[in-house]
Amino acid sequence: MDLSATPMRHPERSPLEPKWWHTATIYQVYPRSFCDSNGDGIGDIPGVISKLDYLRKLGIDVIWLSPIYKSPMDDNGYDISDYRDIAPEFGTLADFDRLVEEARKHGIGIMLDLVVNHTSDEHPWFQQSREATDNPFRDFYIWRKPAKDGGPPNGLKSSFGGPAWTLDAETGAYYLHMFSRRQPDLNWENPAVRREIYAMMNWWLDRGIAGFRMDVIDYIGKQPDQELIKDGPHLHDYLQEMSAETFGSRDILTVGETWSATPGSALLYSGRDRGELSMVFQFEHVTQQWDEVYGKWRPKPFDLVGLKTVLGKWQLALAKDGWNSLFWGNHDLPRAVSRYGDVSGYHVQSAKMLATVLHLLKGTPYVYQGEEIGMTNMPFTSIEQYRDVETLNMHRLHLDAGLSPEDFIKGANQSGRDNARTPMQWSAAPHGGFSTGVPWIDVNPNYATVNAERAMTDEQSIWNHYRKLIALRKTHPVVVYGDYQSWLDTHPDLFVYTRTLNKDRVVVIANFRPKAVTLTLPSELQIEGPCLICNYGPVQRLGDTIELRPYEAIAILDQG
Ligand code: TEU
Ligand code: CA
Repeated sequence: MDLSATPMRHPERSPLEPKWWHTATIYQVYPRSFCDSNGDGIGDIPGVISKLDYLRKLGIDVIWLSPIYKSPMDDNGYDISDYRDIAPEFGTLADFDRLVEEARKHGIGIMLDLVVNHTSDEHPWFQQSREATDNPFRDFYIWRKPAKDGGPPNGLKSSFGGPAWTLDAETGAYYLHMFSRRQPDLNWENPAVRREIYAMMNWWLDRGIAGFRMDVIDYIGKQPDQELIKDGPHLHDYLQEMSAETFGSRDILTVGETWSATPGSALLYSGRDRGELSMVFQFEHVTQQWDEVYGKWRPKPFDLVGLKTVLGKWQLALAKDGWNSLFWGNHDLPRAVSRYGDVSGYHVQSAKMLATVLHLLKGTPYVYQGEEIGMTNMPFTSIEQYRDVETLNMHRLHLDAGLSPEDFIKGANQSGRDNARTPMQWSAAPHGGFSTGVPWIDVNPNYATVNAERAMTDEQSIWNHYRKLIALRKTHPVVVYGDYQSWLDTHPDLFVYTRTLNKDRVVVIANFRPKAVTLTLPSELQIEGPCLICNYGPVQRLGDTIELRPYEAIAILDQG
């Protein structure tokens, strides 16, 4: 493929063709923390298989499986040492094939996590690469001579703290790692690297997977010498080449993890005539809540107007082309209900409200494991309880810079990635029914009340609310394809929007506060109709004045 060619832009956009993933709901499994089948304290693939009935009942269509490949687990599998094998603690290739097959019988597809910005330092490519400057694998990675003073070639910083360059004694050169030093960045400018990756992708596609989630895919076009990492000049050429060489001819779902995405770049990634991805994860609604200087380690007070502005902007920007992915949480983010809801006073109501607001937007919703039962952040009390490489690195750096250990724990309890990584709470049995052994990370002490077994038997549970929302996407085209419009943009407490398709209109009104809020409704929103979903009793009529109870969320369908 000629990478110098400008991507072809069709003068007329093709009409929106319905895709199976438009009506799908995706469920993210973080395998290490989902279900342990053999009592070694680590979740595994047979554990996932044992929960397929549970996931089928919830109604999801696809499992996004965080990495299960062979790995020294410096970053819980986001550091791969063999792309074509399974980590022994998770199972075997035969277990994986069985998962694909059993999931298929449950009507569920398996989406793999494609981590190709970097590998593990234990990958044989890197082992070769570091050996000698003339090794054939040398250019699989990014090596540079030291600066004149012997220090790193430039000022690039790793996401996990400290310089992004590490000196390797073997050849006296620095290699680039945008994450931990055990995650060297691959050199995508090398066509041999791209060929290897595409061959690997086809090898997995041939096993019958339903898609790829692409880890930090906005980094692969990097120009390290210019200190340019995200959105490099050839990023979209590479993605078009990747699509043409691998999944382009197959009906799968591809979603890029792109922290840098803007509405403009999202149209490049997911525009329907671009030949790239189905959709991307954008993170503006996440970073918008962070401090300008200290980032997530010092979150701002929750800003609802800001959140509405960002989500609304994305709804409109991708209204005619591209496609949104919708999520509150993942394995890198704190628990949504702890961040945006109220776990002490209104746990159930606020979790249902958040789910309603997200799932009735236009796009494909992603549920992060445990979100559907309202799992909360973890009250860790000491640094010894944390496992995440990012948190442990940051702990060292922040304490060296003078932060007190107590203040660090406070920040990490709000924002650290381990909040999302505590074991899935299946029941009130020891360790939440996750394992019969000692889990690799502590279980949240609230498992006695917050657990799946209990949630499934309670008609009013958060779990049943998710189940209903997921089902709405299958029965109501207006939820899938309706046009989005926002109302009362500057209202400090309420999120109000409508979705419209032909004669159908859904009005969504959600209270983000632990207090009652009275609202005078614009006449256009004063409607009557069946209640689609509500988190207090059903509401079927909206008069000129309504009172929303704490965290109340109402969705009414007006059929013209
Ligand atoms: O995350 C990319 C990423 O940028 C996050 O690590 C982010 O910097 C951090 O969570 C927020 O401060 C992806 C994966 O989702 C993450 O789990 C991996 O650690 C990372 O890439 C490296 O593969
Ligand atoms: Ca296990």
